[in-house]
Amino acid sequence: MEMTLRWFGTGHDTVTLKQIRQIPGVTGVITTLYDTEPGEVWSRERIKALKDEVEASGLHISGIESVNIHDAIKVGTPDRDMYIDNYIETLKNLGEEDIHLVCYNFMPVFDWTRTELARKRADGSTVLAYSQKTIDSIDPADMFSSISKDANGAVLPGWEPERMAKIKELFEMYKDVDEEKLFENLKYFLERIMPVCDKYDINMAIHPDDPAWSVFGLPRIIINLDNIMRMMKMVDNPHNGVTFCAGSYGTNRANDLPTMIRALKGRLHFAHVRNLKFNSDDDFEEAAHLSSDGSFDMYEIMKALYEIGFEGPIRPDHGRMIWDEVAMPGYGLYDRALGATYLNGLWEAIVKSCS
Ligand code: CS2
Ligand code: MN
Repeated sequence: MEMTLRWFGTGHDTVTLKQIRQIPGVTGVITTLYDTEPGEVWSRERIKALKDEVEASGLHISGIESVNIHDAIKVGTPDRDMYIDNYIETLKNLGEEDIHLVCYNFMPVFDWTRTELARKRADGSTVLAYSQKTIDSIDPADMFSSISKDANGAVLPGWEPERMAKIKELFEMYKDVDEEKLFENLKYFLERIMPVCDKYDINMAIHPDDPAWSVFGLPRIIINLDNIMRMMKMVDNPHNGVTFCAGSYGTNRANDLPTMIRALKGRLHFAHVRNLKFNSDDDFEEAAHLSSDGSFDMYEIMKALYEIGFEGPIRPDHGRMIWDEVAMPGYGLYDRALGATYLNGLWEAIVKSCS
């Protein structure tokens, strides 16, 4: 595996490349062109400029998270082909710049959903949290304003204000899209992009839906092993793979994370490793990465990755906000650096004890 950190780019991230370069064992970044809109072509020039900037800091681009998918593709409207053509053009430009990993998601309307961005924990840190009771009692249109006050001024991925302004329209667009339709539209998209992925050896790594169940009545399909297997079989190409996100699959306690990892051997292209602390089955918060702080056995997760011979990038995922840092919720420097160091420590011990 290669240890990496997500970086949103100069002007979008409070964390600098220099800081990332100084986290022991982190050699790459997972990045994006954060100011592009879903459906827009990423020019080769902009990709090259991003790559040059990252490489000048002594790091390299280990993958893109995310090239977002336009709603027309998820809904399957008549203009989807134009947006898929644009996506293919972006993949080609990435491939020509020697970038071979693209993380994306196929969630309708929202990316991840949390009900609090700054829940206070006993140690004074703040974390992202989810309560099903809150979701059940809130109108999705009010959700954005209720959480954005804790966003520290950052634009959260998937929760861009322009998008939230159109939330009613977005819900309307998806009104006839059920799970079957979403699978069908995902298949159509994947079939069209596989030739360019084959040509440039680009691994597509779908990110799970977070939380791993339907919210606000919207269909969600990338939620458990059966559905991932279905998604991989329906377009049976090694470039059609997954991002294994422990914190997202782990929201559903029926998902056995190490077993899932073992079943994904060969198609698991990217890993997000983080911990959750369950207060009840439908209330959880994002704990520190350490096993003892949350509900997951992080050693078993890392060991399963080791056992399948995982060689792709791994990154700590959302961290707590600690030491008075002010940053995008989940994406501060300090706790993710602690997370990376802890995961590197587990990995070293696993490698040495297993070989
Ligand atoms: C990320 C997702 O912050 C997060 O929860 O893991 O937003 C992820 O980047 C997207 O779903 C991938 O498209
Ligand atoms: Mn994730």
